[in-house]
Amino acid sequence: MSVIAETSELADISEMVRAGERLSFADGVRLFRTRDIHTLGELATVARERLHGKAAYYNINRHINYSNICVLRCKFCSFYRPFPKDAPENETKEPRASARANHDREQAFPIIDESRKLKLAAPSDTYELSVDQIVARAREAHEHGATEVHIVGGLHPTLPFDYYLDMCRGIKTACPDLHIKAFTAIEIIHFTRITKPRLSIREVLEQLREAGLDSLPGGGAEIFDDRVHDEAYKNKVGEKGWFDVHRTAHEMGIFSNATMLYGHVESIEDRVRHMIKLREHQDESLASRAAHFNCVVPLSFIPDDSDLSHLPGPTGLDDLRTLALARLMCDNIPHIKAFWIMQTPKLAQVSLNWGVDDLDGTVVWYDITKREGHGTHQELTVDKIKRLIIEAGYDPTERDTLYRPVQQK
Ligand code: V47
Repeated sequence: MSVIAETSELADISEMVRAGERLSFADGVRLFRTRDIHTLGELATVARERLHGKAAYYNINRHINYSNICVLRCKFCSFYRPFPKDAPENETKEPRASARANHDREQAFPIIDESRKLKLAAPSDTYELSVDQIVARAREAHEHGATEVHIVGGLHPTLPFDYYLDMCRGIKTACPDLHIKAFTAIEIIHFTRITKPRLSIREVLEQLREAGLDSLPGGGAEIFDDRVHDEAYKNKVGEKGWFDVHRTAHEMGIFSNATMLYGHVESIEDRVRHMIKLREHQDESLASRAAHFNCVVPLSFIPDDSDLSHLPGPTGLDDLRTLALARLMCDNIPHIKAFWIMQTPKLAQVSLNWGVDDLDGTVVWYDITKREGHGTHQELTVDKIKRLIIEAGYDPTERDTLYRPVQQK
């Protein structure tokens, strides 16, 4: 035990962490509120290095956000747009497009083939990508070394379930070895509602898997608390629905991730409870199901342009405390990811010494939040990711979605 920890107000918790013992809710709250931030960081590093040594993971991936049209009105979200009233229904082959986002994309990324050129329609900034456009992006990503596409979008009121199946089939036909991590639990429940007759969660997942889906991302969890739910994302599927989807996925052998959106209207206690709920679910999955959570992704709230834009959002120290706490509380979930789009590359780098072992990946395009740069081009090259990791004292380790090492040819 280090001298710092012995004299710290955290001496008892320090002993527990070093002995690999499980922390309680009260321990979590104390850790979060401690003024002894160096011990907090050190303890998170102990837990992180026990699991992963000096490895720090990243992947070459591409995020694809297929549409910003959404039936929900979550207050934290600046991405969604209402369905345009004059829109023709089920126009999936040549969909409307966001003039600004796609113009920026075409300008910044000239290697796109012709099929990616979008028809610009009404002066609205809603967009839907066609299946062909999505497949073209996936193919292009694969040609540039990507091993994963991460696909999510708004809850679209008129796109049929076949659109999502065709998207998966199209990508697998074009790039059979590209891993498809797609659709948050909220989208999966939306699919159960748009199918006629209604499909169950299991049936939706079976059909998607048959079409090529490989795993589920962790989005849509927000904060598992009724007060926070009603205040910030009232009409969204809540805790029960989110866990139903992940439980079913794990029973079926489909791996998934888990997020926590922090820094808005929740309390510190809410964050700790959220982490404990993830830990409890993981205990059950590890004991009795064919798959489990691979990582926890704490997402730092970006207030800009949302209905909660009057809130300040988390500070850097709040980000570090939360990431460290995720490592210490979620002791049975192998990886903690700092998604650099939300935490910024600089803070994500620092967080490698605060419990984090994964930085997500190259990303390239990201529409849901726009903290880095203008428009939606948000990319870290592999060289930049490696530099961040090496400077932090860790070994850059390229991984696939399931955290197996990747050797680029
Ligand atoms: O579900 C929305 C969040 C999520 C904002 O599984 C916001 O590996 C911050 O889930 N500020 C989508 N966050 C992103 C997501 C994700 C990202 C990276 C990796 C993985 C993974 C998952 O983004 C949404 C919502 O919780 N979000 N708006 C915002 N203003």
